[in-house]
Amino acid sequence: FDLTTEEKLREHIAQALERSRARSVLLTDSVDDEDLVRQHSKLMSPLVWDLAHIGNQEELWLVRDVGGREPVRCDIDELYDAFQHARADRPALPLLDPAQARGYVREVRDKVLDVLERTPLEGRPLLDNGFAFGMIAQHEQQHDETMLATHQLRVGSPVLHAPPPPAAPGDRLPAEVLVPGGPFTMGTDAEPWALDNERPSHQVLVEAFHIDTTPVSNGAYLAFIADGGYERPELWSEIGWSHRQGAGLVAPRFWHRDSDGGWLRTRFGVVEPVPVDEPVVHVCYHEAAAFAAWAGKRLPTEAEWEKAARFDPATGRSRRFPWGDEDPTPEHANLGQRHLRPAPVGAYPLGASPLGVRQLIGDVWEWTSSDFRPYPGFRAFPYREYSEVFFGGDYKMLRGGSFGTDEAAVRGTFRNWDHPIRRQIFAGFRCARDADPGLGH
Ligand code: AVJ
Ligand code: FE
Repeated sequence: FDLTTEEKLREHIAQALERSRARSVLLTDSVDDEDLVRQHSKLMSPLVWDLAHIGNQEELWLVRDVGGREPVRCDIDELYDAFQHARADRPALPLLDPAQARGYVREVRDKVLDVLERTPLEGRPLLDNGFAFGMIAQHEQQHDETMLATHQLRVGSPVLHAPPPPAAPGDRLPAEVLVPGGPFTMGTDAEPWALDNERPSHQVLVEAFHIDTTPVSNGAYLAFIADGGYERPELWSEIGWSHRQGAGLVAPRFWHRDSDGGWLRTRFGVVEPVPVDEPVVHVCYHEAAAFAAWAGKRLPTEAEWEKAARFDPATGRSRRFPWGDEDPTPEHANLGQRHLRPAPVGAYPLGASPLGVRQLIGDVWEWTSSDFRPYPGFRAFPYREYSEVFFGGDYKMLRGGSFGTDEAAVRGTFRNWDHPIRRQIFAGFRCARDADPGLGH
């Protein structure tokens, strides 16, 4: 984005903050107070916790640290510290009630807008390029996506509404493309609001590989189910199979059989036939890996995914996004909860990478086979609890964002992670495979 003047940067920050707040308000005003304080799943916080946590992080970083102001509330930090209480225990805490939480986030935001006007956006790493403000806008958007997942878990009639995403153009696409082997630049030093785990940029040697041009569709996933994919242990890793058995997995989360044996799904309270041309979503890592094995392929590594998304073979440069360096527009990718579902596979031709890979950004998060590790030269910034404490844990990396991810919270370098058994997130996948030896160099 435009960093040429501090005025333009301030305007960009104000817009990002306003967009995230409008979304938080939509997600919390669309249900009644009883739904706000209820736990819709043990995996999630009550929505009213996310709301006040958003305000509390904003207070800690922007009111107190950046602004040097007095606390708005110094008595609630502990309640909204994600490391103090597991999600399952949060409903029992003496939380702010919905009216108090709304008042709190408003009061914090009013102070923050004043801080934004008066603070020079330089002179401290936390302030350079407005980083602290960008971090907080991203944080709110990350929780908005989490709240959207809570909405998906909520039982009841639909409260969220949005127009459908664009259709796929229907042009002929190869199933996969060859990404040439050789070094590419992974991660970033230049992206102004990149988080610590995306830094620093570094050269990675990636052997030639093939990658699917689109995410795996529900239609392809149905073929895997019909071919006994969930009954064949040889397709699953050992822990994947024991999880499949223990959790009784037979299909993606939110799918159920209709009376004729066909598949329906529930999507934000709407029950509908599973659309065959849409990317599969709400599968865990183990299901994705089993499908890939069934297809004679594998999941891409994180480095492969990023090379497919950013590498420009014509220049050897890594781009910010598959389509180039411009910020996403609605023509490039399905982001920001503009639509309440992924677009059909093959959509967004203008968002394709130079090699013709589509929908790398938006639609569904994509599972990769990589664990969460720091890049060489990683430095925790500005706090260890964003990334560092998760390194080496039981996580798999996800890339690219979903229809529920805002543009402030995703880019070609953005790294997300979750436990390999999680399915409530908006995650699907695409497959990759090794190239024949000697190809592509
Ligand atoms: C990076 C999406 C895994 O939601 O747990 C929010 C982001 N960190 N508050 C999460 C985050 C602190 C994080 N993820
Ligand atoms: Fe948080």
